[in-house]
Amino acid sequence: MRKPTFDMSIFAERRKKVGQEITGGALVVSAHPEHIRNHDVHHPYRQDSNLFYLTGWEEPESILILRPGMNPESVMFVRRRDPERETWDGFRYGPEGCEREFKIDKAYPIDEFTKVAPQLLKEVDRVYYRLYKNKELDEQMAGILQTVKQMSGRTGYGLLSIHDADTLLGEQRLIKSEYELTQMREACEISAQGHLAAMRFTRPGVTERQVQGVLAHHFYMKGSAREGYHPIVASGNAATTLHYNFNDQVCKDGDLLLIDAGAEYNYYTGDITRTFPVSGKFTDEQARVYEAVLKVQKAILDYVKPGIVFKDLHDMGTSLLTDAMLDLGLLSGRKDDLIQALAQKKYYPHGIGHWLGMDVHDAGLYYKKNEPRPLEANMCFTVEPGLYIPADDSSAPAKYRGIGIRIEDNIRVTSSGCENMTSSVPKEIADLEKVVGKA
Ligand SMILES: [Mn+2]
Repeated sequence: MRKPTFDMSIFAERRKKVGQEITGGALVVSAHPEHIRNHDVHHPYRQDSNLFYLTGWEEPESILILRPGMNPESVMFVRRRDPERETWDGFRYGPEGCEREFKIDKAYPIDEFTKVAPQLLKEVDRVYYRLYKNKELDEQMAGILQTVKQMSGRTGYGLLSIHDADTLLGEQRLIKSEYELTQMREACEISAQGHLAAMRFTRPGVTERQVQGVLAHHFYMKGSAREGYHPIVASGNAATTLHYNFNDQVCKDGDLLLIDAGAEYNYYTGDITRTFPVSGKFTDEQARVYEAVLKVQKAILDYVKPGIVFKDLHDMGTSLLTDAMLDLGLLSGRKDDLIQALAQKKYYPHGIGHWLGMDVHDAGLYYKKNEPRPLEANMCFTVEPGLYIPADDSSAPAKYRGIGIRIEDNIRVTSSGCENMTSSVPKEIADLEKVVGKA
């Protein structure tokens, strides 16, 4: 018999907290759709972050209905036990196991969802649900809402209104609890140590795939359940392609290697990028571009504190990186005119960072009612400025062509500034040169 590995009080606490936000309503959250099987080969399944966040439940084909203040309050629909399927696909808790081990008030087989759900929703005044995540369920929900309307007879009421569940849960997930911060720090530390191992391993002649393997090996050895996302291991000019993930080249002497990789730990993920020379020694040109990006990253980290708005960090990144582009001779003209014309996007086409948590691009609003939102303590996000100068960019000084650099750390807003949760992986040139290739 399997046992859940998580403390169920964590999830009960979260359900209680979200319940306080939606009194009178109900929240419906479904499992992540199962991955399509390719010639009967299974791909690893990861639960939808919102469903896991509220239940700790990891099986596909499951739905939670939460009705704060009503009885039963937490209801789940899950796969029936099935000895034959279980010998192929593994253990299932079934409705009974769900109630007993996951402390859910009432659980039904998933095939009873459309029959039971109208009974549960007829007492509520609105429904929180995310449309367009699962088309089949959207159709079932439409039918359920219609049934609920019919059950109320000729009262004249229309369908229950639907509010967006992801916005609701995103706001709660954005501010991390102490428990979550413990998981985040561990995910960040495993990620950092993996990057260190990859740095030590790198030397001319290793392949990007081997470096990817070193990262993954380290993540799994340290208790990571999976990689947070497909890693980017990009040497030379490939680093100027933002989402390069072929990872199939040989790392050459004289090239830089950009690694963007993070480990997932207990459903929380790190997201670190480092760039360093394959040979262990920066050329003067590489060092100049690198120092420019590093200076920007540090300035932004220094600026972070509660009360400033996330958009300011974006604007600051744009402004400082445009200064760097002017300095390096990548652009010429007046800074304000260049930014007005978005000229800086040629070498810095992305934003300064994103919320980080259970998802690498985590839930939560960046703007509230069209106003950029102020930072609060225990928000976590990435700070990741970069400069990317393609090899075939004939307008850039020749000496900088083919250089792509990004430096990304994971931070938490504290009461007066920020905590860098990924500081154990070096980023100073002198420190990198001491580590790279020193297996
Ligand atoms: Mn990132």
